[in-house]
Amino acid sequence: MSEDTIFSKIVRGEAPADIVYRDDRVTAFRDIQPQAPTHILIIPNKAIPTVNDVTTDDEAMLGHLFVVAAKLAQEEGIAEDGYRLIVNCNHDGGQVVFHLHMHLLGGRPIGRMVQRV
Ligand code: DGP
Repeated sequence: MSEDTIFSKIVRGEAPADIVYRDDRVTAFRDIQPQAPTHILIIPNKAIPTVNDVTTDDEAMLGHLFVVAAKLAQEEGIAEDGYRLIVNCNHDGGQVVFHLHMHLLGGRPIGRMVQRV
């Protein structure tokens, strides 16, 4: 069984969040440390720790994350100028919360795809 995270608590309504969308498969809420004028996290309601843990059973739900991202980008008024969707995985990917999530970032030029360090 996967570890319970703050995101699972948000899905269950046990922790506060600025929720912008919710249905039976996904929940979307504003990131607590926004990196851009629009920074929304879109997460499965089901607790999947990382991309490494997805299965073929998750394919429809994972596609739905993109549908919700596109809908929210329209609602945020960033669809035409553009935005970035990010899914981090594990340490080298910069993942901090181990409940799979998609970042929707926009409202300013986001810059290079990845930073060279
Ligand atoms: P990642 O590095 O991909 O695991 O991103 C985790 C993001 O989650 C990070 O941008 C900050 C955000 N975050 C962490 N804890 C909370 C929280 O309790 N509420 C909200 N809204 N966002 C959180």
